[in-house]
Formats: sequence, C-alpha cells, structure tokens
Amino acid sequence: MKFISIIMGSKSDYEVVSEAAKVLESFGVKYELIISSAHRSPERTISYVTAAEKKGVVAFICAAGMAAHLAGVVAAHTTKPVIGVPMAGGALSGVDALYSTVQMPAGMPVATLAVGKAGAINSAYLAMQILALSDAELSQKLADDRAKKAAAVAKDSASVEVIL
Ligand code: RP5
Repeated sequence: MKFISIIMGSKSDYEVVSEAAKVLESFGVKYELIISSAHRSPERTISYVTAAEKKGVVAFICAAGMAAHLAGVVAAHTTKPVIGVPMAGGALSGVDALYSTVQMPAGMPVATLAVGKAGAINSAYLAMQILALSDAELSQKLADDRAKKAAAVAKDSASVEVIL
C-alpha cells in the first residue's frame, strides 16, 4: 500500500497541518496522520517511521514549530523523501522553526516549505508530485488542478482588468 505520512510535533499544530490532509483527501490519496515529537516522544517518533516504512510510505510530511527537529530526526531514520513544514508560533513567529528545519547538514535533505498554512498545503502537493512519478492517473489530476488554477486567475482578472 502506497501512502503519505503526516507527522506533527504537537496537537497545537493540528489546525494548520490538517490543511495538508484535506488536500490529500480531495485527490483521493491515502495518508496516515499522527502527533509525535522529536523532543517529547523521540522513541515513538522513530518506531513510527520504521513501521511506516514497512507498510509502504512514499514520503513523510513533518510539521513542527519552535526548535523544530522533527523533520531532521525523521530524515535521520529513513531514506524516503522528507518534507518539512515550519510552524509559526512562539516568540519568533516561525523563523526559529524555518531555520531549524531548512538548515540540514549535507547528505541529509529535508525539503523545507513555507512557514504555516501555505507550507502545509504545499507539502501535500509536493508529496503527491513525488507519488505521481509512478502514478499516471494522479499525474493527470495534478495537471487538471493546475489548469483549473490558471482558469481561475483569468476569471478573476476578467472581473476587474483594464487593458488598453
Ligand atoms: C513543537 O513545539 C510543536 O511542533 C509545536 O509547534 C511547538 C509548541 O508545542 P506545544 O507547546 O504547543 O505543544 O514541538
């Protein structure tokens, strides 16, 4: 079974991270979602990664805030693609999580996306693009989605545009 795994560091991340789950659902892509922390439940995080690999996970989405080490710890325990989503919040509004997630040492990549909701949504799209490398039907759905977005921009423009 091929699926995407979503891990977040805390229940406080759920509202934003559920945006990724909604996108995957809308494309009919299977996913798992758990809360597990690199700091508060390190053993649970590692056991989950090992179990997910055995079940057929294609990519991990890891969302965490503050001193965000979740994506890095997951990357240390898998060779599947790891997508990091820095969460806003805390005194530094997500800049801390962004730097913690993006600054991985050479040879241990985490594909780090935007802070917060846009990053969560894009994590689902990026995970699906990875999945679509071996799934022509999903690849077509992603192309259709792009076409819809382009049409929406043209429609929005038509309602306000001024062209000489
Ligand atoms: C991180 O610390 C979590 O991912 C969360 O974004 C942040 C704060 O967690 P809580 O104190 O709200 O549980 O580990």
